[in-house]
Amino acid sequence: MNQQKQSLSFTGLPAYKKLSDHHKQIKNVHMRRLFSLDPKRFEKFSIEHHGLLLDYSKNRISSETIALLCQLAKEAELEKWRERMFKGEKINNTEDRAVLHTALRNCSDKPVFVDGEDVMPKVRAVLEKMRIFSGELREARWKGFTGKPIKHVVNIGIGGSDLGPKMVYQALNPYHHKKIKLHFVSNVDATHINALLKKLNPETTLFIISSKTFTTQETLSNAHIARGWFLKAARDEKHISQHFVAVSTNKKAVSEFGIDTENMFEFWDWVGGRYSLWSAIGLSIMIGIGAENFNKLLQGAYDMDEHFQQAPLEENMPVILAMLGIWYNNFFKAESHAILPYDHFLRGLPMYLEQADMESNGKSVDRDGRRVDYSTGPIIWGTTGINGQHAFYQSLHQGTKMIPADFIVSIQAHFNFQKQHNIMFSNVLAQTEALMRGRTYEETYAYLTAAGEGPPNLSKRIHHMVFEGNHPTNTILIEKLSPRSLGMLIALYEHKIFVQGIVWNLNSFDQWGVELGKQLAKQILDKIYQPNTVDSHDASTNALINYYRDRVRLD
Ligand code: G6Q
Repeated sequence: MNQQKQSLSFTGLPAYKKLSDHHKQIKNVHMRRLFSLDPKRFEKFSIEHHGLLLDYSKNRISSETIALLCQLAKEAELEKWRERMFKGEKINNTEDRAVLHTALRNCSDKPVFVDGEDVMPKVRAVLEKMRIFSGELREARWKGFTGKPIKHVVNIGIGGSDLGPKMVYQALNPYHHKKIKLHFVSNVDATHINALLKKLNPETTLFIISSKTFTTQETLSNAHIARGWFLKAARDEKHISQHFVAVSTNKKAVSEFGIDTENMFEFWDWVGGRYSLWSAIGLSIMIGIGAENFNKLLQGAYDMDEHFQQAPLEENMPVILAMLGIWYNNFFKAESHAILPYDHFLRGLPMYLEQADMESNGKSVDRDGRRVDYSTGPIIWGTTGINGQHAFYQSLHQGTKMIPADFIVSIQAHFNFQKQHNIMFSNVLAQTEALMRGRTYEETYAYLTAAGEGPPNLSKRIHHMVFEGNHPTNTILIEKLSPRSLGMLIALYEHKIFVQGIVWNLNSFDQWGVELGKQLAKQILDKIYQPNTVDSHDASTNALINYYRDRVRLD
């Protein structure tokens, strides 16, 4: 019955029509005007939760916009779907799975049931196993085959089994263990792993093979290279147990690879790859920052889970971020969304969110399998903001496309470079202000004449130097980038993605496009090795396979 109701199309919801009408009224209103009309705009359009501040006042919205967007979320039955997710119902309908990354960071004593079983005891048991193992490594009690402590840990994984741990490890640089260095290998291009192995010593290196399915070609192929490299030095397979551990849901494949399942850290099919950093997939993070800090990361995410479940929609950070995204995507027809962290340690965040968002909501059929007639997940992209300023920001300021953007920065710097930090912080505010205000013809004229420009330069340049402004941005201020605040930030985006998926009526938790890539590559690989000329594909693919085969040694 509920399923039936949920299948009401996004564009058929009553609030959608109201928002379309409202959009006609507001689309030409400049934010300068909105700010001059309402000096309390910041108070009205900002939310603070546990030291995380979202200022969304520099958006093309009024109170009516927010009320209508929240109405849209309600009509899409967001609250009910949210409850269904947290309760462990199988909302991933195409894979018949629950979606419970939130159980992995459930810091309360409440049970979470899947198929009638409380999953919390096994979640805690794996966390405990991770704590013991990472403690042994960090305290140099876990020795390599020649009795030396481990100094380098290499996580071999790809996609969800790589991007999250890598991003978090980078982000929490000040919390790193002083003597153990983490490395992340994902690319099947052997130059990636070979370049790293050249720098490592097998006696002091441990590999974590991270793969939910333990069938992913790239990961297994890199794992075999690592195994060969290790055995060349160790000369006896019995030493593998001291240098290889696995993180997976697939015990059988782990043991077939030759890793003792005693050295396997388990997780479950209700943890999606791109939502898995909170699970045993985060083992590399825990080794890098310690169990206590890992728990703070979980605690931060839990804080955001609580906020997401309890705050009214109008004051709910993930809901507001999500609905603003929908406002631009579906009413202003924006095609992309930029993620701009002003923080070197957060440099992996844009790439991490590319996957989290685009793999979740880059879908063109709704959850009932009907083709959608509206735009869904935007293109997510970005880089560290300060570098972007010297590169693509030109297009943000004066291009023809609307590119809403999130500016993310911490208040407290980690190291004692306060002056540098002040420069960075001013850049964030200068950019968001300029994107909002722009510079009018009159202001540009005054600026040029003050700089001593007269005709002909003035008339030649002035039109090029006018900035229309009215470009929407969110500013996210983090008190200090710590395990807890990072946990909150990541969970904020996870829930934003969830909300958008619900409103667009998508299943955000399958990834058939990724699965297709995995199958196709295996088929083409077989063709590369077949003895005859390949003619079973299209003319282009046939020719390219044959061209390649003619030029490489295949033995
Ligand atoms: C994530 C995706 C995908 C996945 C990788 C690795 O949600 O499903 O990115 O994480 O393809 O898969 P394995 O962990 O199974 O190796």
